[in-house]
Amino acid sequence: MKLLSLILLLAWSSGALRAQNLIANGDFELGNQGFTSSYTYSATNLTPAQTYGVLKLPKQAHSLFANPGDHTTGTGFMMVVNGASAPPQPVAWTQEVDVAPGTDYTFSIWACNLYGASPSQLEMRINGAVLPPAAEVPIPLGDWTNFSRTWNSGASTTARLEILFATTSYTGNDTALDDFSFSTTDGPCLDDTQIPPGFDYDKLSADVTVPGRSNPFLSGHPDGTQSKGDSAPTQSPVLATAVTSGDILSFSATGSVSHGGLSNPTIPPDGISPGGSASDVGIAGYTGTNSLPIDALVGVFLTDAIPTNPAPAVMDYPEGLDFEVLAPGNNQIFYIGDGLTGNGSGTRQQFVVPNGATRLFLGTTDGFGWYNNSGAFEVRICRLRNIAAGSRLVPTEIRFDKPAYTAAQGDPVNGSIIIDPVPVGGLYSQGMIINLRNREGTVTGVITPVTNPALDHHGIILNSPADTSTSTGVGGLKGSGLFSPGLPVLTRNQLATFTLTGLPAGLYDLQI
Ligand SMILES: [Ca+2]
Ligand SMILES: [Ca+2]
Ligand SMILES: [Ca+2]
Repeated sequence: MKLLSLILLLAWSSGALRAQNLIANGDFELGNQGFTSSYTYSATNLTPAQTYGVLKLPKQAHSLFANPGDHTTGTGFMMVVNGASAPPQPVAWTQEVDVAPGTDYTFSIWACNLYGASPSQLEMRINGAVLPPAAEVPIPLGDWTNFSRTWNSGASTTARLEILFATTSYTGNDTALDDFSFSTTDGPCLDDTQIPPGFDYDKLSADVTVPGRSNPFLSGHPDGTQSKGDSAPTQSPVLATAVTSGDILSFSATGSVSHGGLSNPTIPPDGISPGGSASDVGIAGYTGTNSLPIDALVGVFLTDAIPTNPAPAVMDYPEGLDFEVLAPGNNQIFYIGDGLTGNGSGTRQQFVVPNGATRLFLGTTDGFGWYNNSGAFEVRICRLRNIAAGSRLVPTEIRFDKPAYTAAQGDPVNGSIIIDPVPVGGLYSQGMIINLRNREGTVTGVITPVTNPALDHHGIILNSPADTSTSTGVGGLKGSGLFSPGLPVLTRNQLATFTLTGLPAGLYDLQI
């Protein structure tokens, strides 16, 4: 039932996605807030150089200024600036915003002259670099002109936006500014319509090229490490991006590779006939019933630590490779393929970043000897994002209703998983992994979750019945809670109840 409700939820279209203005108070309608300035603020006297106000009527602060209406509505607020007259030019307006790496943005402002002696010349800067050309604001006075500059974030995750004057003329540089905007021009990372209402994807990194020779067993290993006929760093996989536990990722992969080194490889990211490769150098392989197609795109999540033996259990796929949601453990090679449930079509698959993970490596599948492989995959890595919140939404807390549970021999243990609180508005996105451990060592047991239908989430999906990647973890469930907008705000939110059965007497820790 839970899987069915997941599919129904995924089938709702999110509709058109709009580019969001990342600048706060860009229209100045909230007054003198949301930005900083190295100029002196005054609402009544802008006669001295290097002063500014946020005003509806420029003339109220300088009798010689023109008096246009603002750009937003004609009757709203604008930033009115008397430019500085001595170098170095101070920053008239600045604001820092978060950006996605490898993404194109457009920085746009509106400006008009307020005094005719010398037309204003403005510089638009991001992270200290001028976006040419200088913005020469034309006469006549009060005519609003748009200046728009594009910028690629490269490796940056923040952008410090700045407006400065390019000249130091005393009689001039008197300017009104309004309707600043800064938004992506790329559109969403993935424009899939098969995601829940209220969500889209943002880009986690620049697109990544994954050569066919990328041996995933060498993930996180220092130079000189040997595995299966290969060695680091020549056949090392690609360190694709930093990751955050609990995030939900999706992938889009194209291209082709060949494990035999064909000069014109034709195998797409979903791979072909199954093949196995055993666990090695602390990384779980893909063997037996959990063999994977060869020449497929795979990933490995790692903590900051170098992998060491013993490797965790081999990743299993109880729902097959067309899973909706997969929750790998650290140090487990997991199947990605083209990122869709089918080969070239289907639903975008979701991957929950495991607890403690900080890094994602990408490689390909082969049995042995990646050194002679050819071709490459092009991979886009995106993160499911809550549109209304403007960014990835971090939950306040997910926890159990008790710090530990006591089991008597043969008796079931009942408990609850709590979200406390659900953020106002009920918008919520979170992946989770729940591991059952006892304090003595290996036990057998079953954890049976019952999700709370009032919370309208995707459900907890049991896609790995036993997570042995955490050494003493014996039971465990892994899954993704993805919540729709409009949930009631509850003070005590029971995400799920569960029952533990088949446990020897003892004290049990549960970990999320
Ligand atoms: Ca305005
Ligand atoms: Ca090979
Ligand atoms: Ca696929």
